[in-house]
Amino acid sequence: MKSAPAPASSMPQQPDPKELAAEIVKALRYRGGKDANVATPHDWLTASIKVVRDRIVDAWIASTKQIYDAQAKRVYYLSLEFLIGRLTRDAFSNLDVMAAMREALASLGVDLDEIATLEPDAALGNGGLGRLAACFMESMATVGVAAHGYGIRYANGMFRQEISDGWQVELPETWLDHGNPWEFERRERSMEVGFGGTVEAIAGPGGQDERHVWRPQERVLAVAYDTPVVGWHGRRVNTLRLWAGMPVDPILLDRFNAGDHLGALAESNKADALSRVLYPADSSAAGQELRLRQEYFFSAASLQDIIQRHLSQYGDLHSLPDKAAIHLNDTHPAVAVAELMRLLMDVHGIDFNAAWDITRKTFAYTNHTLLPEALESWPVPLFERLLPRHMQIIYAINAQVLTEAHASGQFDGGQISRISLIEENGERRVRMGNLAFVGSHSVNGVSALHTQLMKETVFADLHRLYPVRISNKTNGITPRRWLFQCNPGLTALVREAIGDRFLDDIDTLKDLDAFAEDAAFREKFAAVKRANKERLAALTAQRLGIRLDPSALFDIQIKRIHEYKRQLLNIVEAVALYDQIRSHPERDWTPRVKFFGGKAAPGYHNAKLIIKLANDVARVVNRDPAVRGLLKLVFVPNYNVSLAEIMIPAADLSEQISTAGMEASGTGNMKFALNGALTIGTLDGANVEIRQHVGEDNIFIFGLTAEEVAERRNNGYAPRALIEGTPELAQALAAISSGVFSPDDPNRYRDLVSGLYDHDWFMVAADFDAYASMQRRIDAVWRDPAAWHAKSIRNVARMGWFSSDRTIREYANDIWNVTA
Ligand code: 26W
Repeated sequence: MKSAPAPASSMPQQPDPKELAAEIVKALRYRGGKDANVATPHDWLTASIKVVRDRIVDAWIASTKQIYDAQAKRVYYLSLEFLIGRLTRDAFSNLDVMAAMREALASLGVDLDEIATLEPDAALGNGGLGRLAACFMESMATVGVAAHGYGIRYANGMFRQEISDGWQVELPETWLDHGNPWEFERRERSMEVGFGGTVEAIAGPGGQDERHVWRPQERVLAVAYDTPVVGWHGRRVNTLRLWAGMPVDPILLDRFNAGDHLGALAESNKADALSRVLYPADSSAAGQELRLRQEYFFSAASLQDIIQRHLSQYGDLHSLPDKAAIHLNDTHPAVAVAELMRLLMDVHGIDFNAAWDITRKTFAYTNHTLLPEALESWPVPLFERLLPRHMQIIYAINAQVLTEAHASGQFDGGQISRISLIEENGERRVRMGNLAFVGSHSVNGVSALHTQLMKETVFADLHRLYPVRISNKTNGITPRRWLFQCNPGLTALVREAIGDRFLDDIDTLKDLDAFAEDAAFREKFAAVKRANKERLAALTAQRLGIRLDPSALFDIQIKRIHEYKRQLLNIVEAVALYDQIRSHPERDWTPRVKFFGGKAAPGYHNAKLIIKLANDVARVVNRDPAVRGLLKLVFVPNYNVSLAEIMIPAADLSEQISTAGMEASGTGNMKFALNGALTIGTLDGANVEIRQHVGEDNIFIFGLTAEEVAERRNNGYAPRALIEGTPELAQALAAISSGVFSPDDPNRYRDLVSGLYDHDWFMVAADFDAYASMQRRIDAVWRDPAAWHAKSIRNVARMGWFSSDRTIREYANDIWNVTA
């Protein structure tokens, strides 16, 4: 199932730069109300975007019409997060207008690359799950899946991180300050969403068939904002529809005019709050009412939209599963299962069994994490107060599922209680994972290992009840953003070597494999990497005043800060290495720069302390003359998509060192390898499959396996003895906990370190030795540049399989049943 590479003739014609320049000036004047003489760089950017956007609109309308006429099935991707980053370069390059736009702007005295950096990142996501949604949107448009993404248009997306005296400080990011030229507001597409109130049961004729009417106490409007998503070569343009909360106007005005000014304003703020801010926790369920309101708000608005579209074309909801595949990106939109049931039964008069059949055939669900604290569940009293009708429906679904489970005769009482949608131990709670699971015909994990663990752990009982429902769909990344755009130097070099076929068919990157043996090619490859490293060094000099030597090994760990991801293991190893360099100055040390980047959830104490530790260690190590520049640590503030686009192409070594069994997949691991970084990693998430593809000799795998981690935990893991038996580790920990890096507050890290001695839940101590010795082996390989670059080239050549185009084709074939 490969998409045919585009014949040259199917590529859109490059527009004439002269015409484009005229259009830009016209857009500046008539849409921006400005003359070229007084235009600010932002005005130029906005005008340029509008000119390209006009071309997109034509393709967009054509794409929509084509799907309508063909009566094709559509995919609806429901996600509370879309971590898009900047859109301009993506759109220009996918539409093949980059060169022409650059030339047009240059003729007007404007530098495209300069104004492009003015575009703020659309950071409507926390991390992996949100970025995956963005890669999927681009791949769906590329492989020709008709899709709509649905989410929330947060006024404040992910917070901006500043580092002040080594500590993380969170500041609001106001990405909409200059407007958003990519979006179209659709006031006419406003949906009413209710909360609270009561449910009335109305007896049908003869006292039979009661119907339920939900009378919400509060109502808000969800207003649609559409952003076109352009596929490669502009082949398809799909829609990302994000909802903003607004008060239901007339009522407010009535209240205001009646003198209840504060009441009216409070009501208006409540609506506004729904799309005010993204929850910045990526791994623990917030359990806050506003979060549940956000989840219901966007799920309900999206379902109304989907149903209106379906009814206007097909007139009947029984055919919904044939024409719509609704995907739940984790459990955040799982309440949509109950909402669809409600709409089918209460609004459209379909009986429970038929509605349940339609619902299950329509939904599919992806799980992105096994961390127990991340599995969403809502207290029954809260759920009942906010969504009384949905609570009733969930009870009805639960009764049905538990009856099936009993009837199967496979389960004892304990197992039945784990299948239940209601958690009964202690406070009663609604389990959103179980709701998503039973309400879907397909449930998938995001890497082979993760899917296996889903079957064995969280969903073991549901898997037994529905044994064919779970499947694996290993994540992927879009090569357009994560190779072609972020690494133009490497892309040009690959084109020179193997031609252009890989641009359309990424599997043919394999042709590059042979070049690993070619010394002249290796030289050019090294020069590209060097230039990318110089670009990153320039950035750290400019932003942080830290001077780096681009010939050092650039070792990078960028991702959310979390104990399971083990930034601490990396820092502790740096401290041990620091100690070694000082005590053995005569050895031939490989110069290394350890980069860190990532945000900590604002309420996650240890994660914030780990950021401070990285900065404290950096301050001491970077200044110590005894180190002679052989080791440097750099914490790059405000890690985001745009920064990733600069750091990943500059990496020699990619750190993917989570405690085995805890990282569902990882996608940063894929981005690094595709750009030629070698991976040091555990056998976790997609690292397992990356090893299979790049080959054991081209990746550095260390540490306990998921099975070994589980076994150790079960058989009583004793980190203290282990640490005491590992002098290098014990010394590094002693230095940290005694205040060597925090003389201003010697006790700062005492609890963090004693946590390692007492329980070390993430097995830093257990993996330390394996990790540190692997790092020294890496040093040795680095000293043989030909060997290093050959491995690096093989990584690039063998990573094509991790394209999100492949992932999306699998979803299309196996889950959504749509053609791609
Ligand atoms: C309810 C709070 C909450 C919010 C977000 C819990 C959990 C999440 C996400 C599931 C966290 C996340 O982003 N998971 C990541 O998903 C990526 C895409 O599948 C994987 O590559 C990462 O391994 C996984 O951590």
